[in-house]
This record gives sequence, C-alpha cells and structure tokens, in this order.
Amino acid sequence: MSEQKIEFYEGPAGGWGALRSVKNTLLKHDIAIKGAKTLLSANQPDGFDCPGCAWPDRNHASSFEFCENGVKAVAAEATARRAGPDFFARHTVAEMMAQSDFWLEDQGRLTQPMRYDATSDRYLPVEWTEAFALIAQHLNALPDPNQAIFYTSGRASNEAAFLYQLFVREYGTNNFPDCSNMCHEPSGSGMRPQIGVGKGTVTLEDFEQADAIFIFGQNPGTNHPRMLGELRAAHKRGARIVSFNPLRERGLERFQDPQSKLEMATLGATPISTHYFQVLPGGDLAAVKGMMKHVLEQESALGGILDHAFIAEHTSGFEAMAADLRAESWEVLALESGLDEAQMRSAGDVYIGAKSSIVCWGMGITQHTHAVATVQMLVNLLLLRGNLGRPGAGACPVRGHSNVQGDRSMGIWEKPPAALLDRLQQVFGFAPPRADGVDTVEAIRLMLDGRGRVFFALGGNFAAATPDTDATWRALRQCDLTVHVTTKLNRSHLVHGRDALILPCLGRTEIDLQAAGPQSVTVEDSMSMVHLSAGINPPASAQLLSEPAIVARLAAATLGDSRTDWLWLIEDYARIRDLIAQVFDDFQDFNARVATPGGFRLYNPASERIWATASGKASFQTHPVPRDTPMHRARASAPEQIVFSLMTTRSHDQYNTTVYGMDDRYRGVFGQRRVVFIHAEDIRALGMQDGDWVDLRTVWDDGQERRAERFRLVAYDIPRGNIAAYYPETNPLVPLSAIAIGAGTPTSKAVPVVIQPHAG
Ligand SMILES: Nc1nc2c(c(=O)[nH]1)N[C@H]1C(S)=C(S)[C@@H](COP(=O)(O)OP(=O)(O)OC[C@H]3O[C@@H](n4cnc5c(=O)[nH]c(N)nc54)[C@H](O)[C@@H]3O)O[C@H]1N2
Ligand SMILES: Nc1nc2c(c(=O)[nH]1)N[C@H]1C(S)=C(S)[C@@H](COP(=O)(O)OP(=O)(O)OC[C@H]3O[C@@H](n4cnc5c(=O)[nH]c(N)nc54)[C@H](O)[C@@H]3O)O[C@H]1N2
Ligand SMILES: [Mo]
Repeated sequence: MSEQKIEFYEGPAGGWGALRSVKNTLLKHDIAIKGAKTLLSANQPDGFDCPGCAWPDRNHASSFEFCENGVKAVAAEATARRAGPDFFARHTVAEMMAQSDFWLEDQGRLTQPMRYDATSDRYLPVEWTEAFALIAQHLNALPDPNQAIFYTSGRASNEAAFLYQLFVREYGTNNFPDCSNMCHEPSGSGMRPQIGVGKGTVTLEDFEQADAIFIFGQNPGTNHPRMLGELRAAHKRGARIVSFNPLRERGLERFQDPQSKLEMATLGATPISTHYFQVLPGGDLAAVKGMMKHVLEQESALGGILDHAFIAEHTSGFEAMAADLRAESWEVLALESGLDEAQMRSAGDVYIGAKSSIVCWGMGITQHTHAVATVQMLVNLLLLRGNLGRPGAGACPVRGHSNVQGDRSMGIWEKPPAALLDRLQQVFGFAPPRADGVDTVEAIRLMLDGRGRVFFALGGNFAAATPDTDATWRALRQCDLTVHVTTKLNRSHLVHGRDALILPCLGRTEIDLQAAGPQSVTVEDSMSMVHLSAGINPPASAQLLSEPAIVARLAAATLGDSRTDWLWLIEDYARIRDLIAQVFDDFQDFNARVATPGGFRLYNPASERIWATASGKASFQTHPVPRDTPMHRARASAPEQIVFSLMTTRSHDQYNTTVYGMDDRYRGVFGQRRVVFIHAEDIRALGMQDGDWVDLRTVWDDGQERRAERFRLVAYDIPRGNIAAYYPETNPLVPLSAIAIGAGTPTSKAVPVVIQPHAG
C-alpha cells in the first residue's frame, strides 16, 4: 500500500502511470503469468465481456483495448486468493465487521456456500441443496410474496436476469430493486416520455462523426477509461469537447494513450476538452437553459440555427419552452449554475457551430433532486437542432455496470409494463403480479417497517451502496433471511438477517460447464449492442454454481407447480435465449443473431426518428430553474453556518463499493480515502487548516442525527461552498428521503452537510 500523501498529479490520464498500476495489480493478485491470457481475452469475440464498465467495444474484434481499470476489475475476479471455510472458521462476524471494505474484498474468492450460525457468530459451510431448501422454506412461509425483496446488481447476465425475473414473478412479486435505481433511473424516467426510449441513441460510429461532444457530470478517465480513446480520436480530428464538471478531472483534461507508441515514448498527451466549465453541483439545468437561451437569441438575430423542419415535423412543446427561456433571467441562471453569462453563451456557440452534437452524461446529472428535469433539458438541447436520429448526433447516458442496461431489458424492473406481464402470462401460463414493486429506497423502507422479511441479492453490495447506512443496516438486520449470491466477501454479508446465506457463484472470466458443454452468456452495453461472453479460466472452486443455475435450482425448490422445467433450461443456455426471444420482440432469432461476430444492436426507435411516445412526437419539456431544493432549504435553515453541498464520488482505485486500493492518482490522493476536497478559502472561512481532521454532519429536516467522522481536509480546485468525498464511506450522510423527483434515485451528489472539527 502506498504511503499517505497528497501530491498534485502532474501527468495526463492513462500513460505510464496506468501501466505501472496494471503491473502492481497483477503482482498483487498473483496472476502475472496466466493473467496475461485472461486480460487479452477481455472483450474479444470468443472471450468474456469485461466485468468493468458498460462502455462498448469497437467491433468486439479489435486488438485488446488497454484499460487500466478493466484490468483491475478482471484481476479482482481472477485473483489467486481464496476465502474458504477455514477463513470463516478463523473469524467471527463481529471480528469481520471491524475490518475495512478493502480488507473484506481482499480475502479473495469465496469457495463454498455458507450459512450463518448465531451460536458461534460464524458462517459455517452448508450444502447447496440445504441452502435452496432453506430459502424455499422462508419464501413459502411468507403470508404475502410482497414481503420478499429481490435485488439485482448490474453484472448479472441476460440469461441469469431473465430466469430471475421469471422465477420471482411466478413466485408472486415485482419487488425488484436494482442498482439502476441508484444510478441511471432518472435517464430512463426522463427520456421515455420525451423521446420514447429510456436508453441512449448513439453508437460508437456517431463518436467518429460528431462535431461537438458535451460531457456532463461524468469522470471517464476513471469510470469509463476506454471512452478516452474515442474522445482522443475526436479531438485529433478537430471535434469540440465541452466538459461540465465542478472538478477539473484529469481524464477530461488530457490523456496519454498507452496504445500510442509515440505518445508513450515522447511523454506527449492529447488534450481532451476544448472547453471546461466548472458548473456548480446541481447547476446543470440552469447552465443548459443559459445555452438554449443564447441559441434562441442567436436564431432571432441571425436565423438558420434551429432545425425548423425537424421541430415542426417531429416535436411538440417548442413554443412553451421558447417562451419560458425568453422569460428566464441571466442573473438567476448565473447564480444557480455558477457560470457567468459569457460562459453559457460560449458553450451555446459551440453547440451552434457544430453540425452534429452528442450529449453524454453520468452520475453528476442523475444523482440530484431535479435529475429527471435535467436529463430532459439535455434532450431539449439536442432537439433544438435536430440532433437525434442522424449520424454524429444523439443522447448518450453512459451506463455503469457492464450489464445494467441488459438486466432492465430482461425485465428486472419494479414497475413492469403491462405488455411484458401479458406476454409472460401467455408464454408461461401463470398470472404475474400486476402491482408495482419496490425500488431500492422503498425496499429499505419496507424492511424498516417490518413488512419486508426476506432479502435476496443477485450480486452487489446493498448494505454499502445504499443511502442512510444506519437505517439500511437496521432494516437488513430485521429480516428473517438475507441471501447474497456473490463472488467475494463484502459488508452486506455481515449485516445480515436472523438466518443468512452466502452463495458463491462463477464470475464472467470463468468457464461455465453445464450438461450441454461450456456455456456463453449475453450482455448489452451502454449503446444497446448485445453480444456473447464466455469465460476462459477454470472456476475459482469446484463448488461454485453459475448464476443461472442458482436461480433455476432455487426456482425448482420453491415453486411447487411451475410449468417451466427449470433444470432442463440450464443444461443449455440457448434454451433460455429461445424463451427470451418469445417474450421480447426485439430479441427475435436471438440465438442466431447473437452468434454473429460482434453480436447485434437492439432496435432503438428514437435513433430512427420514430417516437414511441403517447403523442407520437418527441417533446420539449419546460422546467423552471430549481431554486427550492433540499440544498437551498438547508442553507436557509442554518444561516449562521456554512452548509456545504457534498458530492459523493468514486476514486480511481475502486469499483463502486469494491475498494481495490487506497490511491486516487489523478486527484493526487495516495494511501488514504478519508479525505474531503474543499476550496482553500472555505478552509479559511471555517478557521481551519489544510490537513485538519473533521467530522461531517447532515443538515436535514427529520430530526435524525447523521454523521460521518474523521476526514482530512484537502485544499482543492472546487467551487466554494461545495465539497467532495468518496462513497461508500459517506453513505451514512445521505438521508433515505433525499431522492430524485420522479425517479427515486438517492441524491448522493448534493448532500447538505456542515463541517466540524473532529471530536477526539
Ligand atoms: N473503475 C470504475 N469504473 C466504474 C465504476 C467504478 O466505481 N470504478 N462504477 C461504474 C458505475 S456503476 C457507474 S454508474 C459509472 C459512474 O461513473 P460517473 O458517472 O463518472 O460517476 P462518479 O464517479 O460518481 O463521477 C461523477 C462525476 O460528476 C461530477 N459531478 C458531481 N456533481 C455534478 C453536477 O452537479 N454537475 C456536473 N456537471 N458534474 C457533477 C463529479 O465531479 C464527477 O466527475 O462508472 C462505472 N464504471
Ligand atoms: N453515495 C453514493 N452511493 C452510491 C453511488 C454514488 O455515486 N454515491 N453510486 C450508486 C451506483 S451508480 C450504483 S450502480 C450502486 C452500486 O451498487 P451495487 O451494484 O450493489 O454495488 P457494487 O459495489 O457494484 O457490488 C460489488 C459486489 O458485487 C459482487 N460481485 C462482483 N462480481 C459479481 C458477479 O459476477 N456475480 C455476483 N453475483 N456478484 C458479483 C461482489 O461481491 C462485490 O462485492 O451504488 C450506488 N451508491
Ligand atoms: Mo451505477
């Protein structure tokens, strides 16, 4: 582990720093020799889909695309370390609770099913059959199936996700909270009514043709490193790249491509952003309104800027939005966005000057109170110049987990469309539950109220990823049974119900052998490309089951009179894909189409200018600039203190709740994670010094105390009144009731907090 220090990072993103980090990662996991083969098989036509992010791959056939954080994700799974029964015999749950998230993950792959034993406070080995019987017994004892909750993290394959939603609906509930609820839910909620699809409309080819690429609230250098390759190429051919981010993220500034011999040899780098706007957190809606106001003013002055034909033929709501923009004051827009009028106008000029524009966004947009409205404002911007459904243009919500989009396509959705339920009924001959289920935050409430009794998780780390840690832990501990299908040990296994199971599964990198031979699964990336993934490594332990097998065996154990032959289905996953094709029209001929090299792209009506909306048109959506958010209210409620807006974010050495290491190289943080990035003037205003230890306390209106303790102040280039710190350490500060309007997403990018000297 590196020494604790804060040191400005001079280098570009990528480059030799990335190569060094890869070497250390491989050494640590002891996979230096066989690791190379594993790594080279990531994102290859006959290899496995990288378990890192959801950014698509070029043709799925090009040479290995270098990605430092992809290597970390693969190595974390392919590690030689094991946490077997001997490990659990050595540690009580209480002892493991005292360890860090980093330590838990670092114990390596789990090897066999384990059941909690209260007498010894230990997990003890259990047979698979016994484990399934225990779950079935709990599920069948519930008076109402809606007392069971079935969480999904976005790594589950299409096949696993499809079987899972089928089993759970046949069991009788739509309680499907998933990681998407905490992630891109507002993107779907905003786009579906507006343009008729809840997914991005662009492909990688569009990135080759765009004249301008706008990036809102996203840190690709860390979270989607392969996206930098596209941005670098775009920059080199003269495209404008415009970033909106409160922090100057290194990956958005400049990039040294490890695949470019010239850049590596000369220590050269390609700049990424041509324009960089340090917008205030939550200020994007105002900033985009400013851009659009400028566009309309220029249209009046010069003409020829709006795509009138497109607006007339394809959209509704333009006049109302134009009137709203004309009435908007530049003072309010500047105050709320943190950008001055000239900056908003210059961003607008880039938009006007580009024939084709792409708008990308990430968690800096979705994890806010007005996330849905902000997403719709980004789409409004595109609509003004017909930047949808033509080459080089479109909307690009950049998804997180490698198959989070596919899981939703497969029906992992707590608010299933009636058409899906009708089809399930028709194909499988049971009556699916019709009432909506709970999302992630509602699931926590259900357990807190005692109405949620069984919690089952297909992957993920619910206890650490969700908000309001104290409440969430109380909720989980009240359950009769908690079950986690997982590859590695994490916090959620330790914050358990009265009965508890850990069920270890195969990872993507591993060979999945079933009766008909080695199986492939399928995944869908952020651009709706569906392709095969097949593991190449021997399983980490002979006792692991695949996720589809776990779901099928659980279904067989639980459902007495199911017409589905669950165990037959998992003998050959092509049989599961045939069922998927029967349920979803977009997956017609699934087996044949996915067998073609590179797979296929799902039909996306908006990218063909077909609007699957109620009116048959795309719509401009008018929204006021938010001036009464919880942040505004918290500041007004405590005028005697500085109430900061805290954004919780990812370091370069983590994958969500999985902490790979203690460095955040591009932000200059080494050997530690408990830091708070804060403006130097704000440190002075607090009467403190750079490096002081502080506690954070949430300012919320429900009378509950929420604290997170012992963070070190780090002077940083961040707008005044705002701070940033890492998740999951800061999740105790995020109130359960702090959610995005119309999407339920925790607003983890704007938590009102005060800073106090560390007590003790
Ligand atoms: N290596 C690695 N890869 C990952 C992940 C990981 O943890 N590690 N996680 C995966 C997942 S599930 C996801 S969802 C994605 C997440 O990828 P991102 O969407 O990049 O998520 P964050 O790291 O939270 O970064 C959010 C960015 O938004 C900025 N920001 C915060 N608030 C605002 C705001 O109000 N406005 C604007 N304009 N910017 C703001 C922050 O400064 C930061 O740069 O990455 C995926 N890929
Ligand atoms: N404060 C704050 N909170 C956030 C966020 C934030 O920015 N700020 N981001 C939110 C976002 S965008 C997301 S997506 C969620 C993430 O929420 P989750 O998806 O629940 O969390 P992860 O940390 O990605 O889950 C990691 C765990 O998945 C398990 N795992 C890994 N690979 C596999 C596999 O192949 N199969 C199975 N079954 N298990 C596997 C491992 O046990 C690992 O510990 O967190 C959200 N929470
Ligand atoms: Mo995510």
